[in-house]
Order: sequence, then structure tokens, then C-alpha cells
Amino acid sequence: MHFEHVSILGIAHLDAPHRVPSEEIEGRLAPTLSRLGMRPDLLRDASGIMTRRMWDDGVQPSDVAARAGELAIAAAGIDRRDLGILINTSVCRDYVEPSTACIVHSNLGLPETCMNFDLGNACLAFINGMDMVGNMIERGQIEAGIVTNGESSRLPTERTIERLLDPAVDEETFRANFATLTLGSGAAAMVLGRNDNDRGRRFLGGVNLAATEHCRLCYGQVDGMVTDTRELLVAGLGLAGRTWQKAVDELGWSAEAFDHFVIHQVSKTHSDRFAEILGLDPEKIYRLYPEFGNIGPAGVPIVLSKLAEAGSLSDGDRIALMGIGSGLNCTMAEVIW
Ligand code: MYA
Repeated sequence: MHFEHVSILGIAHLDAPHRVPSEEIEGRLAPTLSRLGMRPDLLRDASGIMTRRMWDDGVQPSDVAARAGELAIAAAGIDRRDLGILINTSVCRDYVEPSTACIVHSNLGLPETCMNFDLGNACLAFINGMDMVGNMIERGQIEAGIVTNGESSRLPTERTIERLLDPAVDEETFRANFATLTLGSGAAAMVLGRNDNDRGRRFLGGVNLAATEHCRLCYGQVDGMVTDTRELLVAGLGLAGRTWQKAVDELGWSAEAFDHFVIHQVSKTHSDRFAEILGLDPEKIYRLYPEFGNIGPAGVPIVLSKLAEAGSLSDGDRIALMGIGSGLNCTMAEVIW
């Protein structure tokens, strides 16, 4: 898909206030790490994640998604009555029903004409949401829309630590639960609209591929995630490589042509291997995971927002948004700043 009429009008993120260092988690898990003969600094050393953030106890995904939404609407400088759709893309939800989107919609005081729903696709959902809003703008169905996300890793992290402290836990169980300890919390939102009169930053859309034969490599519930980390890394890198090739073939992409690669943030190993396999300049990849961990679908928009906030983006910069979600699904899309 190549959009001609879609712009990012406003983007914003929120960092959760509480820093939870990996060292603290390793300290709590010391009896298990020692009993299983694992290094005391395993989490920091293997994943490259030094700390992650958490919200106050009791904060709901909709609370922080709406706060990020409010900031993105302000940044876009539009009247919220012009928003034709809100898509909430969090993995975390307030309830099974109603949708988190409708609570965000209510918190933001959006009009009755603004359609709203949740879109779930693991860590890929935010970019999928951008695509859906982009499609509706491109065909003239709406003038503008908003994608929101609020993730809270407090419950799965706490429950996983509690479970792993059970003296009956063996190495296999520990390894299957390890990825849960890499999760972090955060929120992001983006307003997209028609780019008439050269408003905003252009969102061009991109390419997608699925590899659903790997749908059971990483599965989560509200209180924890079970992951085959080795197989997921191998299958994820394979899918990312094929998706990149599709972008090369269909969109004429080349590694040299881009100024920034905004990638899904999982761990040091994933980022290093991803850059190596695709031949990307590692200097063009902003690394969120060391300080914030894996914030799921919020990771890509948070990095884009942080780059913009830091003044690291110049007019005309070509930015690749590269997402991959458990399932597995992969999207690579382009923004021209
Ligand atoms: S799902 C979220 C998935 N998240 C993770 O898997 C994060 C955690 N994983 C990692 O950090 C790496 O995969 C690890 C392996 C470090 C696990 N439990 O050389 P190694 C030890 C405990 O074999 P690597 C999502 O986001 C091992 O014993 N310890 O490891 C959606 C050794 O220790 P020692 C473990 O292969 C989909 C050390 O680590 C475990 O380099 C994402 C190193 O061992 C374990 N399970 O990394 C798809 N495993 O030295 C991914 C190993 O003491 C896509 N160890 O013996 C990838 C592309 C990303 C960008 C894409 C953009 C499009």
C-alpha cells in the first residue's frame, strides 16, 4: 500500500514514572537463579535491558492511552470533533469487554460520530492501526483519526516473579517465562489526517507478511507470557528478512536510503541480529529497550515520538517503521518527516 494523502498530524508518548531496574528483579529471583546455576545478572546480560518503567498500582491501560491521546490531539492542533475514528491497540486491556477503545473515547470526550474499536495484533497492533486509519483517510471516508496505546507490565511481571520463586520451578519453566521479565510499561498516541496543504509528516504505508505457523511460540495471558525464546528469535528474524525483501522488491527500499530505522524493541540480541541480517547501520537505530524494556506495540510510536521530541528528525528524513508481532506477523512502513 502506498498512501498519497495521509499525514501524521500529531504524535505523543508518556513514560511511566517508576523505574524498576533489572538488578532489582534479579535480586528478588536470586534464590531461583542460584538454585538453577544461572548467572546473578542474567536478565541484564542476556537481554541488554537494564531497567523498565511501571505505572502506579491500579492505573488502567485506558487511563494512560487517553492521556497520550490528549497530548497527540494537542500536538496535531485539530478540533477533536473532526476525528472520525479512534483505534486502541494495547495488548493490555481494562476489561474483556467493553473495548478499551470506548473507555479512551469517553475519557477524551470524542463525538458520537467518532467510530471506535480495539485492534489486537500483539506487538504489531499500533502500526496496523495506523494502516487502518490511513486507508480510511485515503479513500475519503474520514478526515482524521487517532491511534492510541497504553501498556502496563506490572501484573505479569509481579506474578511471574512470584511463580518463579516456587522451589519446584525447573530450568525449562524458568526459560519459558524469561521473556515476561523483559516487558515494560508506556503509552503512545498518534493523530493522522489528510495531508492537503502539506500538513504534517507523510505516512506512506508499507508491506506486510504473515508466518502463522509460528503462532504458538509466544503466548500471553494477563498474568504472564510463555515464550520459546530461541525459536522466536530465529523465526522472527526469518520473517523480518522476507518482509524486508518484499519492501525492496515492491517499494524499492534500500538500507542506505533511510535516515532512521524505528524497530520493535525486544532485546539486545534481537536488535543486533536484525541490523546485521538486513545490513542496517546500527547508528540509525534508536535503542529504547535498555532503559524501557519491551513495551509491545507502544515501542515503535514511543521511539518515533522520542526522536521528534529530541529534535533528531529533520524535514524530509526517511523513516522505516518496522514492527513484528507474536503470531507471527510483520509490517514495514515508511514515514517522510
Ligand atoms: S515477544 C517477546 C519476546 N521477547 C524475548 O524473547 C526477549 C527475551 N529474549 C532474549 O533476550 C534473547 O532471545 C535471549 C537469547 C537472551 C533469551 N531464559 O546466546 P544465547 C541464556 C533464560 O543462546 P541469544 C515479541 O516481542 C543462555 O543460557 N536464559 O542467547 C514479539 C546464555 O546464558 P549463559 C536464557 O540467542 C515477537 C545467554 O542467555 C534463555 O543470544 C518478536 C545467551 O544465550 C531463556 N529463555 O538470546 C519476534 N535463553 O551465557 C522477534 C538463553 O550464562 C523478531 N538464555 O549460558 C526479531 C527482530 C526484531 C526487530 C524486528 C523488526 C521488524
